[in-house]
Amino acid sequence: MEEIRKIIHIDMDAFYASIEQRDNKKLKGKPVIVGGDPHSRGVVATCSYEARKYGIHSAMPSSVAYKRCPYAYFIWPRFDVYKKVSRQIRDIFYRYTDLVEPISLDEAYLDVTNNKKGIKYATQVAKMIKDDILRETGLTSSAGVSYNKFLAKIASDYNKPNGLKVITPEDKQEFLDTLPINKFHGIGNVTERKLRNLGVNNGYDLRQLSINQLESIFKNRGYVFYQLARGVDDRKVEPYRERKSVGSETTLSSNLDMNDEEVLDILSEICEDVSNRLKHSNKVGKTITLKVKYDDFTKITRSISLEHPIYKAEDIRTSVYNLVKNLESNKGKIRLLGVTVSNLLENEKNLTHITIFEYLDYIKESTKQ
Ligand code: TTP
Ligand code: MG
Repeated sequence: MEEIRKIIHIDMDAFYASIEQRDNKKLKGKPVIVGGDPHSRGVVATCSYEARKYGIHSAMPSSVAYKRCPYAYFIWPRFDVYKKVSRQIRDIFYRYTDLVEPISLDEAYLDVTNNKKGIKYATQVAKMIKDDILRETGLTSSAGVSYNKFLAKIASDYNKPNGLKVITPEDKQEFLDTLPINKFHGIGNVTERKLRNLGVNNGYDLRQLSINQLESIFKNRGYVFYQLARGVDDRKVEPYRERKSVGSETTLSSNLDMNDEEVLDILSEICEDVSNRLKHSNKVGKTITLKVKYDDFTKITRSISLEHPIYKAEDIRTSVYNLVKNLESNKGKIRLLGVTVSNLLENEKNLTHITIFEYLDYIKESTKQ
């Protein structure tokens, strides 16, 4: 039998905002919003937990945040400082294991099954890392400990801030059963809507669907959802490589035709995933690449280079759909779809300027629910 892995997911609390509070005593215990100017169409990058009480959150226009809490402190981001702290916490991780997979400046997965200090309990490793981070950076973090990445990530989110949550194989099912459906990895807006229409609102509901039902609705991904509802996730912790691109791909377990409606749905969710990763690593990119593998194992990639860099799901999707339109449709059945954004640049602009159209889109989106 395969050894049960010990995975930790670490995520800093209100990362940019906590750094600002640390560096300016006046801001301690106060609502702090890091991002763009509320008077010139900026958006919120993040905010302190004191500000979250007013319903303020990441990606909200700063002008809306201002209406909710006019007394909040609005702070311009200082990326150099955030990057420096990010390197500090990464160095701490490497003391315990080389199997570190950074997801963004403030978030990483660690495989501590065979850690450098020979510590038996992953919970103890997580506690030591949290203590090191606090001592050396003055910041709190939240850790999730479990036997795979999916559960470790959910656990770190569970009792933020300054949380430490363990999900063991024994208590995973109870935990997952009460988990809202949108917290499951890979369930984006499109899938969430489909599931909710079927009356599936949490992990328990999801677990009532048979593998056949799931596969008939979601094709290939049905199997993944089936596994996640049961706490199964075999993805490895992939150690860091310098990012030249940000991408995401999905292998289809049942092959599809390019004309199947499902293809656009899957691509749409891949674009959402890529966009989230870009946002988290604070990058924008100019080149969008679509990858398609066919059932005869031939592979094609098609790229488009834009004049202006993008990071939003809908912009990536527009480019990808254009690439799809130009594909020959008779190449055979598809077994894998992927989207990559490359030619990356720092995204400093989006924090301070959004266009009036983006603002209107945001209002439309946020009133939909
Ligand atoms: P998160 O870890 O998502 O948020 P957080 O650390 O501020 O708060 P939490 O306690 O909930 O983890 O993102 C990390 C940093 O990435 C965040 O401090 C700012 C940046 N960020 C953006 O600039 N834009 C965004 O839309 C998001 C989600 C994050
Ligand atoms: Mg965080």
